[in-house]
Amino acid sequence: MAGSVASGVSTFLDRAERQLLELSIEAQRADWVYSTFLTADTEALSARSYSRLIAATVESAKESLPFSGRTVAPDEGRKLRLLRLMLPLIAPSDPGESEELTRLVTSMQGRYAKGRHTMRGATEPLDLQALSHILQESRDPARLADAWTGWHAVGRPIRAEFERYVELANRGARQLGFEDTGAMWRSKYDMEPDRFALEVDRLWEEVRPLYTSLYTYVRRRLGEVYGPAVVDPDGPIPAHLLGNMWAQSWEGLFPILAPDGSDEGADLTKVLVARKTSPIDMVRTAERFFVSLGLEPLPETFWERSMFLRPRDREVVCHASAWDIDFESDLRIKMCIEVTDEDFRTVHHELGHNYYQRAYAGQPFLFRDSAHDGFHEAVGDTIALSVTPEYLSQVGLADAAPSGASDLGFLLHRALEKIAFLPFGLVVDRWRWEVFSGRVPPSEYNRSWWELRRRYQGIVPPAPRDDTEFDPGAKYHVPANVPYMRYFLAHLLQFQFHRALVRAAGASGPLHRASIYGSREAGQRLRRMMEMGQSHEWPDALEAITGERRMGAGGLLEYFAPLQRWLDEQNRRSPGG
Ligand code: X8Z
Ligand code: ZN
Repeated sequence: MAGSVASGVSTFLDRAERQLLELSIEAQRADWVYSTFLTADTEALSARSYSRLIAATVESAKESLPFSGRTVAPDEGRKLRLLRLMLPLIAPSDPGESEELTRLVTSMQGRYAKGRHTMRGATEPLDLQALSHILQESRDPARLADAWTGWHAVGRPIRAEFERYVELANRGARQLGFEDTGAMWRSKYDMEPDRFALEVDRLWEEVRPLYTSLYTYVRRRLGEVYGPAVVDPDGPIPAHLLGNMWAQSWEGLFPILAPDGSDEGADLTKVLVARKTSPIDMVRTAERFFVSLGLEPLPETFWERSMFLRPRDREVVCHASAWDIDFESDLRIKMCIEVTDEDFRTVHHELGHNYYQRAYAGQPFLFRDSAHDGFHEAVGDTIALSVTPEYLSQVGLADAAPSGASDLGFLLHRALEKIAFLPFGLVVDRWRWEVFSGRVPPSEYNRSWWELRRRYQGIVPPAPRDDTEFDPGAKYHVPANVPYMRYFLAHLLQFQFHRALVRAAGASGPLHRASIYGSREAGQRLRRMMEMGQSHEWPDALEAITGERRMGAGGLLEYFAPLQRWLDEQNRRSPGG
């Protein structure tokens, strides 16, 4: 009888949500302590509480089976579907295997966080941040290759653990009816998993010409710096020359690529350092941006409990993240902030997560997440797009609003960050999808990684890699089991959001110059979307903020249109590489 099914399902969901909330809070607390203090004990405690959360999730998902196919209220139907998609990791039901799997993930993450490399001729081991500085600043190919190869050695010991993790995680996902863990990850987008893969291809095709224009320009200019023996004018670009450990963002190259006449005042790092800005000042400034949109200041506990700096006396996970420990108001970020332009933007990125989390705290537990994970990654970046030269001068972080003459420099800088990222954003999970499906066996892990990197990004390693290397393990999200396609989506969505919010704010002029700073109208739109959490399918949330129901590259292409024209002109003038 419909009535008893309906009341049965709501009782079931109430209980499941209560229990999962409680276990999630426990798991987050344990993970926070682990990530900010890596020891054998915190690792064991974190793994154990995560394993308990997974077990309860699997149990609830199984108990929910009798309700599927019955007529239930739409909200309840959605919750039943979300239940088995809540976690990015599902373990086999055997408790021993479950704890083995969560131990593997915490251990891989710890190995990554503790990675160090001593440069040739030096004595001090360097961490990822220090090695990243070398990649960004040095123009000596041998030194660059040393830093690159040294860091990538972190992958090797992760490899065996990763292999076993794939096996166990797949066994877990299959228990819940998914083909494998990759299929489970692709099922989170309110469409069939296979359709999602096609959707991603469609989006990539929209932006590929712009990537090609940028790539062609960068390769020629790098050729001028390093010569044809290092940069083949018609071949792939060696990854260690691109200014970033993963060649995922090329902004480190800006100083050698800057077009003539571009304005030095655009160098925010210099301004921040010259003004003796502290890491916490950077966070306060970012908070003020959100407040200018009509959102509340962060709670006092945020300032008390966040980790803003790398501690001297213990190992931590430095990769930036935002937390919502109690799914309500215990918001925090964990970051090893450096006073740079890049970290200033990352701070906005992280606060975007926190503001989203707080906005959906009023939803039932199973809806306390973003419309899809790309939305979560896009919010803070959307705000950072409004950190324009005009905005910076308005808040006293730049001397004067620059003239239009520096626009190309500004846009090139942004493109080196955002456009260079796109194929990388795609490759990480194209690779993992193949690995989880078994189409790429362990013996081909590294080879297939480089095939994809070459095909999409057009890059190669500094020297041939042998089969014992595990280069995907040298990228945080792989050992940490964080799905990555979200960042590809976010890189398009943020421009879609930006365009819509700029219009709501009534700003005029080109998109790359517009800022929503101080706009209550833009703030209201953003808030309306964020408050929905995951309660509706994502096209509804997209519509709430943009009026559109499809993801697309229109905003991004409009933003970069002047640069694309300029790049194509440069590439026409100096063809052949
Ligand atoms: O991991 C992050 C954030 C935390 S969610 C700092 N990002 C990706 C990365 O660093 O690889 C932001 C951009 C892409
Ligand atoms: Zn993020």
